[in-house]
Amino acid sequence: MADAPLIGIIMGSTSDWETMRHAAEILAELGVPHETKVVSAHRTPQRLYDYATTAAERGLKVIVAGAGGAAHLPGMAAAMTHLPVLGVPVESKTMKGLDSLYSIVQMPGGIPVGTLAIGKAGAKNAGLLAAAILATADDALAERLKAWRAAQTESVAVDPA
Ligand code: RP5
Repeated sequence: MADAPLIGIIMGSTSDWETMRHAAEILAELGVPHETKVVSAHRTPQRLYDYATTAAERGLKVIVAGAGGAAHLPGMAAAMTHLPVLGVPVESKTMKGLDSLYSIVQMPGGIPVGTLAIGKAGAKNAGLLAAAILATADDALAERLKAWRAAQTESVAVDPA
């Protein structure tokens, strides 16, 4: 049986997968059990309620939530769980993700969402940050994360061309 997921990656639409898959890929590289689900704050509110209110008891430790436009998903998830929620603003067609960013980042005091960059970099970093949070209580994962970072450093060319 596969290990129970520790990170939940949720997104507002299947159209967000092209962005959010970068969070999933980094967690797979680091060997972190995770799950991926489409959960829309607007189109499937009951699914969001069920997901967020049962996340902790199902064993999840961190939620990564990506959405675009009027991106209420990370904030609404954070409102219904004490787990850390990392928000990824998905790039929108009309406003290039600025609408998503502002929707996610401007939480009222009391319900935090750790907001990442717009798009692919934000999704990748959300995966890395979720892994880093887990690594504070998992020495083997901390070693894998350090090795991943060292390999990245090693791969950076000195010559630009
Ligand atoms: C949001 O609306 C989703 O997170 C997505 O980024 C955006 C557009 O969704 P689709 O119309 O492509 O399903 O809820």
